[in-house]
Amino acid sequence: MISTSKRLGAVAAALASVTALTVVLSPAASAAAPLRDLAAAKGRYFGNAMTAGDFNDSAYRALSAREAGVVTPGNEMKWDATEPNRGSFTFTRGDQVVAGAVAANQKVRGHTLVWHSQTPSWAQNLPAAELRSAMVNHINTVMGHYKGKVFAWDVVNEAFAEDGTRRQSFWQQKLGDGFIAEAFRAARAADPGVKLYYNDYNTDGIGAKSDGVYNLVKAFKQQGVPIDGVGFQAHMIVGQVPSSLRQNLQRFADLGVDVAITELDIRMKTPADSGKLAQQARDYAAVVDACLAVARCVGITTWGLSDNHSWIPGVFPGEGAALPFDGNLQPKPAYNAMSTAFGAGGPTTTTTTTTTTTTTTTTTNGPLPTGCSAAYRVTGQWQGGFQAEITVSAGAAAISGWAVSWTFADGQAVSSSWNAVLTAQGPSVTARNTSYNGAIAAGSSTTFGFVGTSTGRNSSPTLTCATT
Ligand code: G2I
Repeated sequence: MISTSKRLGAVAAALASVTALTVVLSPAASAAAPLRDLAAAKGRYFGNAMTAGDFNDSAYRALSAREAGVVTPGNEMKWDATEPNRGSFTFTRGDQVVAGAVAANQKVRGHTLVWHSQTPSWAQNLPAAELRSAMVNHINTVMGHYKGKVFAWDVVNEAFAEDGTRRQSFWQQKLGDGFIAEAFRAARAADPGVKLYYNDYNTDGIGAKSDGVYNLVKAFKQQGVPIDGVGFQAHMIVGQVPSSLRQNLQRFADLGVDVAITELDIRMKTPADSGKLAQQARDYAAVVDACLAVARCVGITTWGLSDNHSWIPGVFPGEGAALPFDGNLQPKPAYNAMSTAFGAGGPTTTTTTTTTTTTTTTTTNGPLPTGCSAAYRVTGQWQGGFQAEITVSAGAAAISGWAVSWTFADGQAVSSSWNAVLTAQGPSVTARNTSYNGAIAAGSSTTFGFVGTSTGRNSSPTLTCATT
């Protein structure tokens, strides 16, 4: 029997000998800009939860690198992961998530410091006074370790019951109502530079539970308890996005806090069919629309990115298919709907330009050349892969189409791209404009990008730009 690696080797050798082979990358992958870019153009972020193990799945990792500008560790910064025994801290897995995110040019949301779940029994069994000091010590140590590495923390998670009263957790029972404010005060002192969030589920629409959280945030603002944001987990069911979502986000924002969708997924009874997927697409678009309609809604994170990286099937038997990509990492209607919603709706970030004087610069070196030029930049790099962006600029005259070519020197290959149509012949790649970005005004530029594979060295190729 021939081993898989030998067979792949034989295929690779056969492919290498076909010199004229042209690999046309799938148009689906090259048509639209990644959600991280579309969201950023609206002053928002798009993120997804990643576990340390997720970074070992190279295709999934590349998908997250392409689509997400923010990563939330799924489990690795929780109490059971960071302080499994009293006073003994381990940051290995959390650090792996941070390193993976940094390599892909992604920011990190810290999750979570004080929660009734995934907290070791040694902490749960402490008497009140010791629990209080253990909480402060945990906050100080974990936030101290991740200072400068995360931009926000879910300081307290899921402290409310469905009826809007406090959840009767061990925190509540031992420390009383004040524990949330104590946690936020300790968090502000531990790292004054990070955004502090309260995070919960089933608080997305207006109702008893979100009223409870609303009253807490309002009281915090009146009493000067530090809080910067409220996270709405948004674990939803197809066809049941609360109609008051936007209004709810807005009323919190009006209290003077940022709001964020922190753990979005929209589950259905499996198997999926086209009707359910179409409804799910409308639901995802509704969440994006709501966030874009609220100026202080800073971003959207999905809990996983593809249906094979989701907590839903394990916890809700018979349900799943809750994320924007399917189990083969192919975009679902929900992905396309989010892409359209981010691209089309809501207020754009506005730049105010004040012109007071007009300066005329006379160049002595002659006019800018016509034609186009291109610049290459690696924006993220990890074991086995990387992401790059190429900026195409027009010279002294407008252009109506362009083609950028290069040859990889170190065996790199493109696996998916955006804002350009790429063809590869062995190590040589040509990227042509799409229907929407061929025209570039004189002196202006446009950007396209790709995710690629690499082994070892990853030198930047020399680019040739031609007008077409
Ligand atoms: O439950 C879904 C989410 C609800 N909001 C807070 C989030 O932190 C929470 O995330 C999930 C993780 O995605 C799961 O991966 O939290 C669960 C625990 O409440 C996580 O599940 C746990 C399993 O239950 C454990 O058996 C397992 O050891 O993950 C652990 C680590 O893999």
